Amino acid sequence: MFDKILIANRGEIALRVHRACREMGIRTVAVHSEADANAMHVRLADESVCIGPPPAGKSYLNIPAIITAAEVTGAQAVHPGYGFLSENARFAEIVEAHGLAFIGPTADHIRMMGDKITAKKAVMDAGIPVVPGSEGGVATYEDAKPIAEEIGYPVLIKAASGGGGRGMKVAETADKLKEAMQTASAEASAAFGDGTVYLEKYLGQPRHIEIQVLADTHGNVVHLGERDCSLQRRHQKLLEEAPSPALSDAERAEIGEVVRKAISAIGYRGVGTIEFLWENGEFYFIEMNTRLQVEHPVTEMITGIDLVREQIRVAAGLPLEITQDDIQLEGWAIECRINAENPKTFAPSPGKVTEFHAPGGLGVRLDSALYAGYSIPPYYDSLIGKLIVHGRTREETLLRLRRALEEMVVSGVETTIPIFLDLLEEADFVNGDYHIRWLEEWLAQRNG
Ligand code: MV4
Repeated sequence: MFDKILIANRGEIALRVHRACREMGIRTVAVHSEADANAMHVRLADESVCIGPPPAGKSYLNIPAIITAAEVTGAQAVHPGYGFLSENARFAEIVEAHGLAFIGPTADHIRMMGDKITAKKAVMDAGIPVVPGSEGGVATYEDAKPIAEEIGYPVLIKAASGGGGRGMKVAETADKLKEAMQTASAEASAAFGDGTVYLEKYLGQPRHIEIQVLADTHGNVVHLGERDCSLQRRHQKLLEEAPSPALSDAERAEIGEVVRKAISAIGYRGVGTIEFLWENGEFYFIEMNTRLQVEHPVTEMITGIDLVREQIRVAAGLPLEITQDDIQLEGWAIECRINAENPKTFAPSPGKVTEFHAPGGLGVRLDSALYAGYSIPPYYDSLIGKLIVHGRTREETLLRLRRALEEMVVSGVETTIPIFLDLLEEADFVNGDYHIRWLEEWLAQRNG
């Protein structure tokens, strides 16, 4: 096992990784920008290294500075967290070329899943159901037209290098196809330097359901059930829950087994998430994430498995201690992403936190690097904490969520806490009756 790990991230996820390391007897090296010298992840780590000025491009994305920090501190492994360099195949390669372990999948698997076309082909060949569409990229309108006719309109044009909703265009009818392709391709070229696009049948009101997997380097793979992440605004998730209110135990077991076999066939290692759209009882693969995700705690709460500990263990070459039969899903968990943002406009609200009180009690977890007196810098994303509640049933979890939200105090900056209190009053949410468009429709109504 490693005895020192460098955590190449900041905020709550840097702290989350530190906590797992501490419990495993592993020392931690924090890296930080000049803006984060007083951050909690720096204070708690055994050692820290300043890696550059405030903008992420000069610090948290500064590969030479991070590698140097690992070398001078004698770290043996690098945990990338989420965001920043976590899905950068080149970074994974550079880490390993310096004799360090990358706590994540191989660079080849990151690259395979980073290209949405190669990802779709790989999982389809491994038996995962995908959205009907083109087999690979479509270069011209002439190539696309017969494919669109066959799958039926509306169709969605997606960028091969996209993800997170960037570079997507809907074509409602045949006469819109040419222009939609040109716009999507031009946007993709500008954003990713790759104008390759592909076609899919457009699904109107699906749910976003993702399956968590965990794989070691000895051929063992388990799935840890699903998370329902349908409640999103502009491709930013606000609330996630596990299990999904939409799935039966039989549906869960069936898709879980399909995914488990596929991930084994692909030879994947580490944690990963297979994202699906789910409509009318059918799963359609859209993307695979090759990192630990923001919403991983809801899975931890219902399985009792520490996903960061498992990531570290498999990166050190250890075999999984559990098999699929050992995994029991217990109760219900909901996560609210608490951002320092105006709750109506979502405008960022950085600044000094004058008061802070964390909610607690049975079944309440707060993953946050916040403290009273901390100044939230304006340079990074506005997530200041994740409130995760766990209960025996969804009803109990919703009651506990309200109670915990009411207990939480953050003064000095605006937060998204009021949104969740309002959401708990909404019948569709309480009934679990929502899809990927629901939240934006609800917010539009609410804000008049
Ligand atoms: C789709 C889709 C409808 N049909 N694909 C958005 C980001 C990227 N991960 C894939 N996305 C979508 N792909 C087909 N064939 C709708 C979306 C989508 C979406 C997906 C998940 C969660 C929220 C979303 C919000 C808008 C669009």
